[in-house]
Amino acid sequence: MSKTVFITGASSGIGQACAEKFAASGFQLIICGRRADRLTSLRDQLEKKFGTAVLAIGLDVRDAGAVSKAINKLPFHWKNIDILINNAGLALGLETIDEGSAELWDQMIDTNIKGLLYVSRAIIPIMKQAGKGHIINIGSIAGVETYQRGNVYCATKHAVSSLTKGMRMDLVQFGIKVSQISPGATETEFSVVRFGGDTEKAGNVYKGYKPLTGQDVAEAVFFAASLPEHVNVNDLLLMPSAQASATVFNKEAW
Ligand code: NDP
Ligand code: 8X3
Repeated sequence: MSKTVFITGASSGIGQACAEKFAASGFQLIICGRRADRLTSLRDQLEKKFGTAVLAIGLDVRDAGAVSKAINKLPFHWKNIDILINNAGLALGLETIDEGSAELWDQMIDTNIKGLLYVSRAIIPIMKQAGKGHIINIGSIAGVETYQRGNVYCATKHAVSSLTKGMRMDLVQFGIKVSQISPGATETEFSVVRFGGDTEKAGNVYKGYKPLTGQDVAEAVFFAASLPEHVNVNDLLLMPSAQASATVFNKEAW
């Protein structure tokens, strides 16, 4: 029987690339995100291309009730979730701390921290019962270093890093592995979202060097997921070769 991977935020970027990678490798997938239309077309495409089963769920991870309902009502043959990829997340704005909007702070905190908690809380009992499982959290270089104007987004990714460690300590006795994959600059819809749909501003973030792609990150996630049962990636920081830190780039490199 194929293994099941549950991916949050699969309608774009890193999550979508993970869906493609795991589908190509014979996993059955549960994919979720708010844009249900994108998920259903991804489902159709992956089922056709790889002959794998895909369940698409329109879900806002900020809604604790909707998260637990969606997971509780999974049909029997979808219940055995082997791998959870906590990927849904976003940055909104680059304002200094005195000028930031409370509404945008709430959205980042509710998605990147609380959403990850709600989904994990709903899926962990399934893994505990199975006596195995693997949770892979998508962190960031922003969870390792704080950069100017990154304030709240960086804080949420530091929280993901801390939660990864805490989850690992709480779950080790149940045979559940917990990993964090922390990418540097990755060209997805991330910056378009951060800049409120301004594609020109977003494009400038990736000019003059070769950023990671969603596929690059999906390779690292798949590597972590493919190791033998007794081996765990605790934390993997994956950077473009032209990026030395959160803010130091070689923009003449490519
Ligand atoms: P994208 O904007 O391309 O993808 C973000 C995904 O998150 C989308 O599928 C989006 O789906 C989903 N999402 C956002 N909010 C919610 C929500 N409330 N409920 C459910 N799903 C949600 O960006 P990336 O692929 O780059 O981002 C994926 C993860 O990678 C994030 O956690 C991000 O912080 C992290 N990351 C990104 C880096 C980068 O440089 N791009 C580097 C390091 C980490 P929908 O809008 O349909 O809900
Ligand atoms: C996304 C990468 O450097 O914009 O986490 O924070 S960065």
